[in-house]
Amino acid sequence: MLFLSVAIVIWQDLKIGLYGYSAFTMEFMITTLIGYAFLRQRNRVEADSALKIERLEEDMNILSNDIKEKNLGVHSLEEKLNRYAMLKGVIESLSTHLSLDDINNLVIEESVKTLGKSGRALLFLVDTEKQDLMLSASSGASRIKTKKGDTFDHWVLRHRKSLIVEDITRDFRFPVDDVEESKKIFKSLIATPLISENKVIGIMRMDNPDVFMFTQDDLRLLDIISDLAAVVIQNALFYSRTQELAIKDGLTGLVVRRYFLDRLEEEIKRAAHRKGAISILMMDIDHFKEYNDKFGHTSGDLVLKYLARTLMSMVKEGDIVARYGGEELVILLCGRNKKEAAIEAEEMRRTIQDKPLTLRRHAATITVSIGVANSPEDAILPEELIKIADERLYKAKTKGRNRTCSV
Ligand code: GH3
Ligand code: MG
Ligand code: MG
Repeated sequence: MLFLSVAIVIWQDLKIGLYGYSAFTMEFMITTLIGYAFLRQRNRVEADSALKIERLEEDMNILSNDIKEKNLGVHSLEEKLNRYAMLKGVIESLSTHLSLDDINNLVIEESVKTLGKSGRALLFLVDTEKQDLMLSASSGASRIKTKKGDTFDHWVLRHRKSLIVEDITRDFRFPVDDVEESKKIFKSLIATPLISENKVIGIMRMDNPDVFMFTQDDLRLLDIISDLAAVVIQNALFYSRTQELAIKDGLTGLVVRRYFLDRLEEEIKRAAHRKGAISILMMDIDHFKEYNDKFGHTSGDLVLKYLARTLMSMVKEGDIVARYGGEELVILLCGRNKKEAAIEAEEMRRTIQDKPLTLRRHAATITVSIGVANSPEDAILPEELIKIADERLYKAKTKGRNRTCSV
């Protein structure tokens, strides 16, 4: 550019005949100066532009990072919104159920759905009598060894607060032996207490075979679900306790006569449908009035409690032991014919007779008389079956007590 300008000026001077040594020198110097000034200006402009471009690029980077962060924020907000919308669903579905089993299973189902995490989900309820944990519902677990909770669940129970463990092998709050056993099944977990009326009534827990599978956000959500679950489970417990009180006798804990009669009708129908059999044993304490007179009414109550406990420990699952009235008990034996029922009745009678009770520091022997009746062998209708069992009980009494009559 510079040389082109010098050439043009010299060419024009040559054309008009002005060209001489001094003129050439002057022109050359002026042109060189102009050229130098021009070059400096251009370099400056170029440097300015490069700086501006650099700054723009920096700004663009910052903006694009900002956008990325905002996008992440929007995404996590969307996720949060989704999760909270799901929580609304949890509240609705939990409030429509009343049975405790249904609620327990639903709590597990909704927790897994809301958190969207794989692995196991376990719900333990506190057995208030034993002050122990009991596994009440689970998902994602084929076989659970620790039905009474493990070291992590007991930590939550003891501390009454939520727990997150990202890697159980690196968390030194827990005994090494327990961790060694647990790490075969899971490596990370979250657990929250279910608190109602200031008492821990259960533990909700999720775990996973991999490390770092749960976030603080997951724990917060599980906390919310646990709070909801605690209210609903407590309600269900109250409800089932009220129902239990209505069907259970306060002294012995056995079911009452009305409940027994309802169940007897059902069981007779069920047995008839399967072409099976059921038997009933009508049992009465011998000379009970004498015990009361001799040892007092409170001791008599103890005899009744002892008798109830003994019989409950001898019957099979599905059988029913009821307090029919006063010191008269009735036992429903499912699936047993008369011969089998008579054998079991004799076993009960002998067990009671063979175990003397200490009443007011005196050893006292309790004996019972039993009447056996079977459906369909003796009767089909419940009231008839009871009448026959009662008649045989009376027969056992008149024959000298402490015996079983089945004919
Ligand atoms: P047996 O049946 O052998 O003919 O004589 P028994 O003395 O058992 O019969 P009875 O019907 O004369 O007396 C039943 C007694 O059972 C009278 C009553 O005080 C007592 N009894 C009924 N319910 C209870 C109770 O809840 N607690 C106590 N301690 N006694 C009860
Ligand atoms: Mg009696
Ligand atoms: Mg009686």
